[in-house]
Amino acid sequence: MMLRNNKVISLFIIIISFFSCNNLFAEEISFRLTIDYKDINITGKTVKAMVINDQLPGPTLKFTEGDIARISVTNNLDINTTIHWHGLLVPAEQDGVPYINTLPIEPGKTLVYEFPIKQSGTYWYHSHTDLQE
Ligand SMILES: [Cu+2]
Repeated sequence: MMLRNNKVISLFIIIISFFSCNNLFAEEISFRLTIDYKDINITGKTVKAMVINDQLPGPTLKFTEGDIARISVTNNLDINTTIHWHGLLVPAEQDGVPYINTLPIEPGKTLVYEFPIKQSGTYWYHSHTDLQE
């Protein structure tokens, strides 16, 4: 009887471990973002805008809680830029606030952000450099 109880307890612990481990089904999800200038006309007047992957706003990046986000950002502007992952819980050095916790992405350079997705919800990302916000 004691042996049977131990097997039941072991099975219970295995099941609990299986469902409490949110990294069990974690995937590394990669995106490539490229920041450029582009002439756009939204209001009837053409202006030079900053676009990501040739679109404004930039693309939607979808992850599942537990994934590892790997986001490569290439700066094709002639000035520094960064990406701040607004509201996401990320390691400080991935937060994208230039000279506070992350170095800026210089013109022509690429920075790869990598962090675990620890939450669910809808968030936005934006530059945190000068008035680019
Ligand atoms: Cu923000």
